[in-house]
Amino acid sequence: MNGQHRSRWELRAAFARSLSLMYGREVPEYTTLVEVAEQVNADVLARDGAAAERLGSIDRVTAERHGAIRLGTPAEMRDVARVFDAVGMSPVGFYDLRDASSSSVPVVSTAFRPTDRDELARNPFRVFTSLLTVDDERFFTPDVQAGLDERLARRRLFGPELLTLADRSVADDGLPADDADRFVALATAVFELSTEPVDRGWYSTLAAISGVAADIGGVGSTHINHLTPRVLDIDELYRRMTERGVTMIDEIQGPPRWDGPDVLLRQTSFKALAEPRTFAEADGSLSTGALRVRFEEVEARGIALTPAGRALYDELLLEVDRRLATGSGRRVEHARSVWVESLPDNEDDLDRSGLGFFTYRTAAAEDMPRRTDPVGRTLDALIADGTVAADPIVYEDFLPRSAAGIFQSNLSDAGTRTGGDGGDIRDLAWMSGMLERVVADPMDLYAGERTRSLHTLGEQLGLDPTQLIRTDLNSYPSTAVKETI
Ligand code: OOG
Ligand code: NI
Repeated sequence: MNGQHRSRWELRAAFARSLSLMYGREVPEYTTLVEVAEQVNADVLARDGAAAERLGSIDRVTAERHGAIRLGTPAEMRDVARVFDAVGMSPVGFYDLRDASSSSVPVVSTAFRPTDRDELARNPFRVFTSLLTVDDERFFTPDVQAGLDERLARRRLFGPELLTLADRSVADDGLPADDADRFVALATAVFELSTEPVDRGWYSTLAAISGVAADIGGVGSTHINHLTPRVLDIDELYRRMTERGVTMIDEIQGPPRWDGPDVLLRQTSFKALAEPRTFAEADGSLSTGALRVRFEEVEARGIALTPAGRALYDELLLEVDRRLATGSGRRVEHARSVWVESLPDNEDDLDRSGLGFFTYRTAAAEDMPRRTDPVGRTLDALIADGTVAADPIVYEDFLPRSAAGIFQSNLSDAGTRTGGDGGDIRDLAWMSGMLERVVADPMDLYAGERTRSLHTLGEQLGLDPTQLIRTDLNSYPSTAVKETI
C-alpha cells in the first residue's frame, strides 16, 4: 500500500497526463502535433525571452491542454461534474452552439476548469463539455427523441467505484496514492474510444440529422474527441504542419494575426481521422467500417477582454462578415484591416481603454524612478509615472463562434434542421440548475481577479481602492464602460 496523499491539483495533473498518454497511443498524429508545438514554443522563447512568458510560464504552457467531450443526458453531466470536481475543475461559462453554427450542432456546453489563478498555474487542464439538446424539435422528431431518451437512459458511463472515489477526493482534498492511481485509471478509461459494435441503422438515422448527434446518441459511450496543446505562435505552427503535409482547416478561428496585442483565443484544427469501427447490421451480423470522430486542434491564448471589449470583438466579427459579403478578398485580410482600424495596437492602450482585463501591482523598485506621492493620483497616472505595473490576464475560456467553427469543420455534411420549437430556454442559469452546482460567469472571474489586485495595491500604497477606479472610459469606441470595485 502506498498511502501518500495526492491533492486535487496533483490528481488533475496526473489525469491530464494520463489522457495525453492514452490519446497519443490511439492517435499518433496527436504526438506529432505536440512535438511541433513544443518546438515552436522553444523557438518563440529563444526569440522573445521573457516577453514569451507574459501570458503564462513556459512550464504552464507546455503542460496546458484542453479536451472536449459530448454527453447525452443531465444525469451524465452531473456525474462528470463530480469527476471533474475531484480534480479541482468546476463549470465556467455557457455556450449555445445551436445558434452559433450554420451546420446542425444540437448541443449546449460549458467548460470545466480550475478557476483560481494559483490553481491554473499549477495545472490549467480544461474540458469543453457539451450536452445533446434532445428536446429541440428543430433537430429531432418525437420518434427520434423517444429513441434517444430510451437508449441514453440505458447506458452508464461513470461507474460507482469512480464516482465514490471522486466524492472522496472532494471531501478530503485529494486521495491516498493508491486510490489516486485507481481514480485516474478509471477516469481515463471513460474517455477512451469504445470498441463496442455501433448499431448501423440507428447511427445512420442520427447522422442524417447531425454528425454530432450520432457521435453522442448513436454509440454506447463517450470519448475525448480532441486534446489541444497551447502554442505561442499559431501561425508558425500552422505553417510547419502544412509543410509536413497535414491538411488543416482553411483558417485560424478567432482574431487575426496582427501587430497589436493578442486577445482572447485563436484556434485551428485538422480534419477528423477515419478510424476503423465495428458495426452491427440490421440482420444481426457484424461488419467493419470507419468513423471520423476524433480530430486535432491547437490554440494560442491572448488577453481576456472586459464586457466592453467582448462586445467590441463581437461587433468586429460582424463587420468582417459584412466586408466579406460585399467585397472580394479573404476573411483574414478583412479581419486584419478591421483590427487595425478598431483595436488599440498596444497593451497600455488596451488597458487604459477598459477593453482588456489586467491586474495591477506596485512596480519593482528598479522600475520606479519617478515615484511620486500616490495619494489623490489616478490609476493611469500611477502607471504612467512607474509606480504601478499592469499585467494582462490571460483568457482562460472558449468562444462560441470559434467552437462552432471547430465542430463544423469536422462534420462531413451540414445535417438537417427545421424551423420548429427549440425547446426550453437554455442559459447559464439553466446549466447551473441542471448541474446542481454554480456555473461561474467567466467575466466575474476575471473582474474578481482585477478587483482583488486593486485592493492589494490600495493597501500597499495606503490608498482607498475606490481612488483607483477609472471614471473616464466613455470616450472609447461605441461602448460605454463602467467599472466597479
Ligand atoms: C467541442 C468543440 C469546441 C473548442 O476548442 O472551441 C472546442 C467539440 O467538438 O466537442 O473544443
Ligand atoms: Ni477544442
